Amino acid sequence: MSYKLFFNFVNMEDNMLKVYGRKDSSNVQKVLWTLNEIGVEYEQLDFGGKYGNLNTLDYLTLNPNARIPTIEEDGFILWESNSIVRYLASKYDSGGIYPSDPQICANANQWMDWQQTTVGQYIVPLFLGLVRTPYEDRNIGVIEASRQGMIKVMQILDDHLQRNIYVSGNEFSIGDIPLGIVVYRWLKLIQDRPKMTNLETWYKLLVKRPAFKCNVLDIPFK
Ligand SMILES: N[C@@H](CCC(=O)N[C@@H](CS)C(=O)NCC(=O)O)C(=O)O
Repeated sequence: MSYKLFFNFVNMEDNMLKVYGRKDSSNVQKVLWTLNEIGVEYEQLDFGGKYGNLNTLDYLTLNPNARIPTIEEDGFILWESNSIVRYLASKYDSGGIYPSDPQICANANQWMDWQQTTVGQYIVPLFLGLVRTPYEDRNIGVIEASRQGMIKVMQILDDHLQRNIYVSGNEFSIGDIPLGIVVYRWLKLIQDRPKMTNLETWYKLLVKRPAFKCNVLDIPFK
């Protein structure tokens, strides 16, 4: 480990918020997008993927799952991307992208959990199959089942967005962040899909956000 990284692990007096995780991870992108939306300064550290360093004792002390992202803020450590998004938004932008109305907030949380537990089971194998697996090694059956699964769940989101401008209602919120990243990957990976007008209208609103552009659209897939 370089001196700089080691320094980051041990220097608890440095209270600049640190984000451990490479920029091309979808789960890290949720955190970076949120931080840019709420205007909080941070230091991003390349961990995971080709950078490795997840199974070191130092990193496992921060995150025993050996996964990214992890954040560290003045000695406070947190992992799980959606929990990090909620923490940052509630601390720095309560009443903004963290809705103050309990029901609107609960709705945003519902769609965030749905992204992790339901949509994730289709988009992850689709992404791994099409982006990370050489053509000759691809499992076409898994890829096709994931594409079909994605169509089913994207239709649920499309239907919801017929009655809502954003995921949790009239305003952009934390609820849009995890799903925005998934939909970016879905639209980019799969051309053969049914038209979903409401989903595309919502997605065009996201594309106009500078924080989405620089943390998601501008970062190549890997
Ligand atoms: N549920 C976790 C999943 C974290 C996760 O699986 N992260 C992936 C990157 S998207 C990872 O750490 N992969 C290993 C690597 O990048 O080396 C979260 O949302 O934070």
